[in-house]
Amino acid sequence: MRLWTFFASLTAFFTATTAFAQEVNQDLEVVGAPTDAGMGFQTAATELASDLQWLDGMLMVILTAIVIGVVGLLAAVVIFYNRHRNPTPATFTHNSPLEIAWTIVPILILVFIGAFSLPILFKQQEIPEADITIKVTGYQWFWGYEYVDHGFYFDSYMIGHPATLTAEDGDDVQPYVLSAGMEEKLVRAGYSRDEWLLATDTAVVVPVGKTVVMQVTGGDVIHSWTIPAFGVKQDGIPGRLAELWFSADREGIYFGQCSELCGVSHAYMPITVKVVSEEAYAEWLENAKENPDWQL
Ligand SMILES: [Cu+2]
Repeated sequence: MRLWTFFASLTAFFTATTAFAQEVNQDLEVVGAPTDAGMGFQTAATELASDLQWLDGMLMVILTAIVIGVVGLLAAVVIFYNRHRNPTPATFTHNSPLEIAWTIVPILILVFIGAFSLPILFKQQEIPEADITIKVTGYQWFWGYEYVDHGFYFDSYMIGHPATLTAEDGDDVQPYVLSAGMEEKLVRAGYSRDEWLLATDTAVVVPVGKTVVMQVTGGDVIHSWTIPAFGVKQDGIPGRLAELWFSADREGIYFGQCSELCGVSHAYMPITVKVVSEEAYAEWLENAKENPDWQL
């Protein structure tokens, strides 16, 4: 065997191993992704997300009532107390019952809001016992994931990042450009054109219904890790280890994006999380642990 064929087959072997270990042996639908012209939240996939979406709805009712009340009062004053209708204005300066009322009513409204929002905030911030712990580090401009209980680590680049371009890509495949060749590349990775700027070459894989604790930090500047459908977001600050937790109740693919302006390619460091069945996770984990490229 000539030397170059030997190296070519060696490369192919490792590439194949990597590809095998990255794959999740389960068909997954895209659940957590932004929609064109979407105004509301993404489908909630955790209790945390359901809670905060409910809180948002409840606050919207209160805010709408306040806006209607204030605008109504202003309109009444303009209509009934203008110079023509009310040529001789009243001259009193104090009305104690009214002043007491407009002090106490806002306090009651704030206490009411706090009574619902603080428990939701505490639920996010009180980190439960983890079934799986993953350390995520933000870099300019990709994410690194370490499964700390199992001792392996991998980087996660946006499909289309220079690091993801390979020899099998067509000539029209340029970094950060959505060409026909790039679309094919997305399809080969199990995504579609709709997931451009969201899909990554490797994904965080977690089992459904398990408590996942993410330890979030930054390797160079401040980044922010988020999955909107999980209702979680946490800054990754160099030198600090922050935590967030989630327990996804639905299998599927979920996307997020770095949410702290971190430099020129900030827009190109998305996040992909695959929530899979326990069996698919166990199988993926076995392969991941043995992946030679992922050893610490
Ligand atoms: Cu960023």
